[in-house]
Amino acid sequence: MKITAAKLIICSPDRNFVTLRIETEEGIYGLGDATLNGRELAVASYLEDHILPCIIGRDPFQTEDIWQYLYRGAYWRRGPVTMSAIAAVDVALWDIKGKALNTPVYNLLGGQSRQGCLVYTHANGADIAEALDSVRKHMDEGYLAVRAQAGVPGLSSSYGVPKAGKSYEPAERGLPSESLWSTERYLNFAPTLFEKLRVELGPDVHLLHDVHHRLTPIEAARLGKSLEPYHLFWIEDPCPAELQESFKLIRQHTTTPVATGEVFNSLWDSHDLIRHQLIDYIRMTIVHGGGITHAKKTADFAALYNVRTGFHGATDLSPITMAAALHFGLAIHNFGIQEHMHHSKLTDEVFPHHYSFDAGYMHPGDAPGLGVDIDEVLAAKHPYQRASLPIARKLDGTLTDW
Ligand code: KDG
Ligand code: MG
Repeated sequence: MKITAAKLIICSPDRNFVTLRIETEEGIYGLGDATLNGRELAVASYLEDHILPCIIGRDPFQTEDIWQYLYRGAYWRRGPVTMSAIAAVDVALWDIKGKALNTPVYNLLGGQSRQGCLVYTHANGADIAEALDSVRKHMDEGYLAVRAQAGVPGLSSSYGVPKAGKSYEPAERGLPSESLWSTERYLNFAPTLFEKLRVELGPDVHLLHDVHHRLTPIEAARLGKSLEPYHLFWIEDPCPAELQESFKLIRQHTTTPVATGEVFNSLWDSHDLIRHQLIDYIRMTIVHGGGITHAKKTADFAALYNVRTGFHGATDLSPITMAAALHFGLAIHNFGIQEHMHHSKLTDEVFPHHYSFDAGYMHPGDAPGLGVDIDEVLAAKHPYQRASLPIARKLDGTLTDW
């Protein structure tokens, strides 16, 4: 089998997506997601200018060799742009393999290890009462696990909480907007949110919370300790993770489980976190972490240390990544949970797919390959528009982590 052509489809059905389509001489094609939120065109250029010319003529079954060629062959290693570009190729090739063998990708990764993937979705509200209603609404829809975020009193906007009248999206058209942050107000507020949720909702629902890299390690330790009575499924990204040792301090103080890694792009970003058992869930997902080939190595390494997967699944990851993550999660042994933030109706129309939700679990479907397609005619009606992630400043104006 030979790769004969490869092209990019850059579109914006409510938000931006970069999609790679790889074709073969047999007429089978595969799709890969290359979306890096707010930096979409950098990955598109990396693919167009540097990668695509090198893959024409290669055998799409050689996922390992092509991965090594793109990773080692570039000399320059890692980084979100490189690893998202490699991921797009890798995922498209797994899609081709599945279609060529007439089997869903999960069968190529070990087969079905569970009946479905436990997923969590997002609840939010301007205050505790609204957040409670939002969690209840998702529980009524069948979710068994819900991430809860609420507006911090005294701050005009808070991470994870939509601006009035809009649904929450982690990127906005145009240049970055600015928001204000106060660690002191947040740390006083967060336990009151989860106290209320537990009192009202009982012990069974899995509650999760995203700190979005905003605390120092000792502040994160205080947060984890203060949330222990409400037994969260996890706190996510409690502090920035460039310094992997930071998490030792958190671990010394709290038994609240910790998840991190949505901004990671290689196993090496979490190597120490995993081998010292400083985290419970690894969030690096397929599109930003070098594709299925590298995610498998990362998950297998994590399994040795009792770390499970909890992959990123916000709307900036296209339905192709969602499908890939569900095939992956269905097959591997140390799957933990999968994030599921609904795409808009228009996005779902541009990317028709076979995955489905039922009673708290998702299944990738049994179509050959990934089971996702792209409607290129509809995609062309929604061209790319510049969008950016916001930035955050402390009350005194100092730039901080968003
Ligand atoms: O692109 C950034 C978003 O995907 C991110 O802010 C969402 O933190 C996020 C999450 O956990 O879904
Ligand atoms: Mg997050």
